[in-house]
Amino acid sequence: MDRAEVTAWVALGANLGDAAQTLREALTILSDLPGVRMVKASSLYRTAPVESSGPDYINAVAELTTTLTAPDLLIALQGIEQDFGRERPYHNAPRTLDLDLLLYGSASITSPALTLPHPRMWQRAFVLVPLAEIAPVLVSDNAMAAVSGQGIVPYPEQAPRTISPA
Ligand code: PH2
Ligand code: MG
Ligand code: MG
Repeated sequence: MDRAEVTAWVALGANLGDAAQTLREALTILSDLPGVRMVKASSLYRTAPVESSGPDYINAVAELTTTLTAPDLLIALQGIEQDFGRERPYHNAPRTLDLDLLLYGSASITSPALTLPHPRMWQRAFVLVPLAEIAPVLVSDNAMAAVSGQGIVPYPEQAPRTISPA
């Protein structure tokens, strides 16, 4: 029998190379993964590095449904990171692509490879702002307030509208 579909939430981030293009390509690759359907993708955001260094990040969040187990989905995400040349010289190093599993249904998992829900998601505006864009019920006002000091703007930035005189 086929496995039931589970809703999963994935955070995307990059701050090396053409990060925005990488995220767009990664969203397409995610939606083409066997056993995965893309439900919704947030828009892109430019964010200041949090406990990290290098250029600003581009971040987004995607809602998927999947018949993969959480460990198998994690392996698939890590494979995509590898395809984009991900290197891990040190903790939180700048990266070409980071794909983090935030939530997998209501699963609560603590294993060396995977902790769900993602242990730091509630401390990070670069996760909560795109998540709230596509799933407002998941992010309370209090949760948003807790990350309100962190730098995050829509990408690409909207140019100010100039209204020409009549
Ligand atoms: N990811 C990190 C650490 N810091 N900062 C921003 N702005 N965006 C990220 O995706 C990010 C980060 C660890 O994965
Ligand atoms: Mg991460
Ligand atoms: Mg990661």
